[in-house]
Amino acid sequence: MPMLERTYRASRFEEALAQVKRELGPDAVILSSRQVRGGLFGSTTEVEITAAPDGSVPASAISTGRTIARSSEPSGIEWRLIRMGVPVTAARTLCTRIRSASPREPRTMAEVKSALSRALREEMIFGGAAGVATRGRARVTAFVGPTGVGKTTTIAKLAAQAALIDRVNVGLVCIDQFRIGGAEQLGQYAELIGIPMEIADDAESLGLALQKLADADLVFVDTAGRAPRDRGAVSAMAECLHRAGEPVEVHLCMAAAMHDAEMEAVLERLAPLRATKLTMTKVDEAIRTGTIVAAQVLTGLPLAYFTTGQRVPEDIEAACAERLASLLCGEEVN
Ligand SMILES: Nc1nc2c(ncn2[C@@H]2O[C@H](COP(=O)(O)OP(=O)(O)O)[C@@H](O)[C@H]2O)c(=O)[nH]1
Ligand SMILES: [Mg+2]
Repeated sequence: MPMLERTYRASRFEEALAQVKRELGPDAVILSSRQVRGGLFGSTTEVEITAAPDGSVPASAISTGRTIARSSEPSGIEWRLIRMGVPVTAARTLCTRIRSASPREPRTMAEVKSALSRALREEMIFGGAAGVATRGRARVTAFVGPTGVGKTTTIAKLAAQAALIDRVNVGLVCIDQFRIGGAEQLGQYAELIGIPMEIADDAESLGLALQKLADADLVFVDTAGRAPRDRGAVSAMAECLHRAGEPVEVHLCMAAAMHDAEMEAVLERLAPLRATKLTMTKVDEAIRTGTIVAAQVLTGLPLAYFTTGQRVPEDIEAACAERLASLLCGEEVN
């Protein structure tokens, strides 16, 4: 029997699931669930569930790891995760881990949180926060990502903490490829914190800027872009970051409220920058924090930071499994 998969959309997960059960029966197999743009102009958020009737899903779909959760299955934690935007396969994997750690399903919220946190620690990669305490890491860290995602603010938070709390020598560089005045905001932070800032527009000028900042133990590099779809600009940025005469560690920034398709597009477009760490910004704005798991699965990069608001320098933390577990359990960010 061919696999008869169909997609259902609604504004809430429960409504989409009800449609699935109504049309495909109570034992329908959920193949995936994701957040999409809905409405005539893509202005609203909808949940899309792809499902197939029981019996129409070939064994190959199961063996290749293509999802599999039944609409009738009441496993509380698994549904909670899927509803939170965790990809169905990841939710299944996490639940398998939880079950193998303890035969009894966790009941209280505290039990769920601690079981989930252990499973996340085993399944996902955390770490990679920049800092002198983390030996062996690059001195220079650049933040890349779409315009408005929070790169400059993230750098201001990290720079302020390092300079004012840890008392480390910090320097800033802004790569302003088009000389569009993109360094102004970072310059204001540099002045407030009392640290030097240099501006660069290509590999050579970045190399010179890094030489000028030779005394700094940590250098944060901001990237100001204006043409997100301009592939030439992305490869020029890559050239700049990779040929600066010193290793530059590249953090990709994604906002926790981004949709799957947006994350995929950003990842594809910025692939030449060869990011090695992932920072999730605006976690405070995300309604479905499972997107953080989706982003980690999609990129395969270690999660370095969560940013949780606009306050500089308070609203940033090193990403960890405990915090992600409590976010997935619906706890407030602040
Ligand atoms: N709610 C929230 N807003 C943030 C966060 N990080 C940055 N912002 C805001 O997002 C906007 C764009 O930030 P900016 O750092 O200029 O983004 P950039 O274009 O990537 O450099 C600013 O209004 C910031 O205050 C965050 O973690 N949470
Ligand atoms: Mg900026």
